[in-house]
Amino acid sequence: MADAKTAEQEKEAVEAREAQAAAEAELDAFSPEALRKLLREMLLYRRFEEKAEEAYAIGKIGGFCHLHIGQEAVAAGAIAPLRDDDYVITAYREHTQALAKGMSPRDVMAELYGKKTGCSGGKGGSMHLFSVDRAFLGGHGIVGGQVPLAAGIGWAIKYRGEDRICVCFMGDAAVNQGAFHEAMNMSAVWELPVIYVVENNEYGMGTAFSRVSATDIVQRSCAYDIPGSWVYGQDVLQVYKATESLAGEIRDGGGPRFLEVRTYRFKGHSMSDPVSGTYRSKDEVEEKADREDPIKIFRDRLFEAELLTQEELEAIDEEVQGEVDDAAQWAEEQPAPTEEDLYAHVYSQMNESGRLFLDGRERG
Ligand SMILES: Cc1ncc(C[n+]2csc(CCOP(=O)(O)OP(=O)(O)O)c2C)c(N)n1
Ligand SMILES: [Mg+2]
Repeated sequence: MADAKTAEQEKEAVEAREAQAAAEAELDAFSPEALRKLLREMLLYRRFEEKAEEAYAIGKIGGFCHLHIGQEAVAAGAIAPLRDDDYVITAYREHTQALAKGMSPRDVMAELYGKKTGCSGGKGGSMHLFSVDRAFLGGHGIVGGQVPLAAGIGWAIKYRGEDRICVCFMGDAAVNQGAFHEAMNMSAVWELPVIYVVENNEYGMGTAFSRVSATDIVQRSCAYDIPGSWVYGQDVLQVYKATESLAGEIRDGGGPRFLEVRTYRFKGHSMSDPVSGTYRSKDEVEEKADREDPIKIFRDRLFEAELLTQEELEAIDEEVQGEVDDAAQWAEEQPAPTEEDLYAHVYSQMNESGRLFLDGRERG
């Protein structure tokens, strides 16, 4: 009996050593600077959204506002391996993806405040962030609406003979939209350079995904013969590695790819909704936030590997908090759009050479 127990303990010890070695090898694939940069990114997103939450509560931000708190590793992990000129398009829970794509906290915060100098001129708000310079094409409020647009972006990339790719984020609810299926089909037929990333946070507003689907999300790609995989979305390195390898496959001419990222939202659906309710319990949310916070998971991993000290963490946090405070202060001081701005960018028109332009500003 004693021998059996010893053998069992020995087996567990071997497994633990192997897991430890695998975890260390995974970290070794990144420079310490790259790892700290990923942590810094996620902290920036968290502090930015906490600030937005605060500003919303006192009426400085109006309209809809959906926080990504709890899902930061998806934005950080999926966007960091991309090139600057790769496109990102997404739904309405998109503050973090915009920041990940290199849009400045000032530009994004001013947009949330509805100010003229915001990234969409103050007329888009939280759900409609946009930056041509950063190849960030929104910010879309219609569930699944961005999916066929992503197929169009992929088609344009191919038509121009570029080696860029497009990453299209969507929520779990989007995979039940007809437009999703049409876009998947055409993307496969035309071999479009798009990674479709489904952020499965388990709920579409108050509806659990398990109540509205007979299959796992990742299986949806099989019908269109698009290679599909899934990763644990609270581990930023898993998301990073998956996206990096899919991006490489696409640039090698592989056609579209599909990635389900399993994650969880720690806040209510939008700022107007309670954190929990009849669709999920307070205990469920608290347990997830306690045990599966992507920032805590990554921070602890870096502590354990002695790649980060408490002092370094505090310094990073202070720096990003400063950036966020500056963005809010700046947004506050910016002018509101003018009355004329109301009529700008509403209709596109033709100029004398028959080219489309917007309100006198010709587009390249
Ligand atoms: C076509 C359409 N139907 C319904 C809505 C209302 N609506 C807004 S968000 C949402 C849930 C979407 O959930 P999911 O795609 O999982 O994204 P998450 O909010 O979890 O990020 C719904 C039904 C909408 N915006 N568009
Ligand atoms: Mg969802």
